[in-house]
Amino acid sequence: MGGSVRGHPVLPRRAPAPALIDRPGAIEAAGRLGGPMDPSEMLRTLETERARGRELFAAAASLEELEAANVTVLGRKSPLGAVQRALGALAEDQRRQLGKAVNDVRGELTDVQERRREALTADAESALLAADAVDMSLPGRRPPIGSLHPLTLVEDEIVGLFLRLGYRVAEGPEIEDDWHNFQALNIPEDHPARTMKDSLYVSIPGHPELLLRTETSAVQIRTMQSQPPPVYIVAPGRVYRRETSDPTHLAVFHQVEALVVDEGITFADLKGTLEAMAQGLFGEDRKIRFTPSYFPFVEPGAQIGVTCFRCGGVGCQLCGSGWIELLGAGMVHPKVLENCGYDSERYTGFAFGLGIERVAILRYEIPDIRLLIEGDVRFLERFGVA
Ligand code: FA5
Repeated sequence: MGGSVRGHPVLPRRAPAPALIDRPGAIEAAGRLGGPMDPSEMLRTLETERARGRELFAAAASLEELEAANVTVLGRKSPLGAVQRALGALAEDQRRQLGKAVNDVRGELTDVQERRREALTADAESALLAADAVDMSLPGRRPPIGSLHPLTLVEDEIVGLFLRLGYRVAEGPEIEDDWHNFQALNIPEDHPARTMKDSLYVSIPGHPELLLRTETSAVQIRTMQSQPPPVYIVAPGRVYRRETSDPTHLAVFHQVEALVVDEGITFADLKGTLEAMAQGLFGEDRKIRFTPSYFPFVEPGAQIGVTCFRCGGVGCQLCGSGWIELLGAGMVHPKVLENCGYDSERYTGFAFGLGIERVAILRYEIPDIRLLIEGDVRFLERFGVA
């Protein structure tokens, strides 16, 4: 009776007893009774092993178990291996027939094992991927990116306020010459601002009388020299003075200079502009006061103070008088206009220079101006820096 198992031709289960065994003694102890194997027993063993192999490979739950099943079913010491070794003792005809049957069973089981290996490998990979999985829907961790320094925030705010009023931004060098920093600004030779006490001179061979600018007012001169009226500019920048620092003073600080020159500009324009600026920066509650003051490049001149945030105007250790001085201002002196070639009969103007650090301490209620430049992270964290 012939048949086939999954397309593999097999010999009849009950094959006739072998007629010829060339070398019976060569068949090893693989028979059921431990003696030589006859062909029918070999066929039974093949069928048993086919079924057992399929079962073992299907039951392997991991690649390691599959490898163990491989050794048990297809290894050298397996019953299949014994049948294979026994082939050598058979007559040629039977050897060919049984050899084919052995190859079929081995081929079939190798295929079964391979498919199981593929399935287990895929499972192992998916398990690995699942264990390694990244949840793409989780929000990412943002590294701290810092923020603008409070002085930059204040400067941007002041400049932005004036840009919205139609002013433009002007700039000048931090190292100035005597003419722009003093003479053109109507600061006579004997003015205290010229003494070594206030100014920091720079020694560059071939360039006498250079100094670190003491105020941004020199930008007024550079602007008027470079364009005809009307002028509406703001000039932010760093300035240097020979000063000892204290809670409201630094030796290196920042100012914003403003200059307006046009026909018919009056002190009322200056006052209105400054009030609008103070309200924009500090809100309507803070009071500002105008005090007459002297600056050689304006006439009349004034100083503008804002009520101290700490004492509310009563007077304390921080402010002394209850007021924190914010800026100097005035109507541009006719001599300054003429120094720059402007017709002082036709044009008038106002100018002011305010300290950016002073605005910052008033805005953020900072008890000591030096905190702004010390780089202390605990202080800067308040502004999102660090
Ligand atoms: C001037 O510098 C004038 N150039 C201002 C000016 C411009 C007047 C145009 C008229 C027309 P003063 O030295 O007062 O003025 O300084 C102006 C402002 O800078 C002060 O009101 C204050 O806010 C700030 N300031 C002055 N000295 C210091 C300092 N050591 N540290 C921090 N801020 C200062």
